[in-house]
Amino acid sequence: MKSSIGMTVTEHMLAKQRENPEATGAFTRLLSELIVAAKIIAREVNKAGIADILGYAGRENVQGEEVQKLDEFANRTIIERMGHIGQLCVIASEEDADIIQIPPQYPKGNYVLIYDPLDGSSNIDVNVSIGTIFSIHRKITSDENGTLSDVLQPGYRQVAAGYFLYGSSTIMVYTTGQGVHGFTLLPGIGEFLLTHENIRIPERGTIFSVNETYYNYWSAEVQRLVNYFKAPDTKPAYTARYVGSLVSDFHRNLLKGGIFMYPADTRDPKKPHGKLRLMCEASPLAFVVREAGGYASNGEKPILEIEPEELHQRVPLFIGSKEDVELAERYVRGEMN
Ligand code: AHM
Ligand code: MG
Repeated sequence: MKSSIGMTVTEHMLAKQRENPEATGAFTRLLSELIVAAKIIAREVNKAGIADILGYAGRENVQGEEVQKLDEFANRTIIERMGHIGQLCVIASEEDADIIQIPPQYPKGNYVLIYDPLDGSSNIDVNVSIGTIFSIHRKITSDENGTLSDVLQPGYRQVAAGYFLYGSSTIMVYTTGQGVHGFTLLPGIGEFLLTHENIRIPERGTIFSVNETYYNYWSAEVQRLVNYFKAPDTKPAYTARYVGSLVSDFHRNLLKGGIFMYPADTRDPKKPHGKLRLMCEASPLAFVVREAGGYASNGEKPILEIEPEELHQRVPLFIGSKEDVELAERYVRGEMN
């Protein structure tokens, strides 16, 4: 639909809302406020190179990783903007150990927001693209205040998911299960305009994205998979691309085709897992990629079917073009020896 190119994200959301006779506008209101938060974060990310905000805040987050000031700013911005709008019952952030309740003075709604405020934040001080990832569920308990059970839902129950990529342009990509759509923030007017309507990921790609430093810590099956991608006789030939910022690596592969992998580290024999978090990283991107015709797996089963056990659960991740991820699953299962 070429005529809709240039449509603002608000017009686009309202058009989708009109297609659904049961929609009340609550969801559009929620996403609109998230977009405002992302614009504020984008402005700070853009000026990070010159502002005092750049640098380490000098404490560790619940994952034991160093937190940078911009992460805190992004996290605070989202909590403050989203807490009062009346559409949410509970919030969960990668940066907070526990779920975040809506302050008692504000009305509560029926949605749950889970997010990573600034993914890839170790790239901030070298001007490499970073992003915000979000996942939205409907409340499932009868408690007015949302509970951990409302947050710990499997990915297939998401009602929306997406990300903001703070790159050479700021881009928003989202899905509500009716296609994946991308919008680019036009500096000066401050609007997200539709630039990527109905994104479809190629069935098979030629890009593989993985941090090979960990080769010796992967299972023999994963090592064989990566050997396959690198073998001189593999056709079509693959090429390696790895930014080290999940949103950037994912977005490139979504548009060009290919596979991003963060396999399990077998050094922990009790529970080998990857680095990436199920709730705020793997699951929302798995929903986006599925709606674009791709696939995401932990090597054994679809990411969207994993029943979460804890808020900050980590999972191995294989995500991207359907055929590439299915091939990865066959390797991980040991069917390609
Ligand atoms: P973060 O959420 O703390 O920024 O960590 C997640 C990031 C991802 O963006 C990226 O894919 C991954 O960590 C890179 O990890 P590594 O440096 O081990 O390759
Ligand atoms: Mg992060």
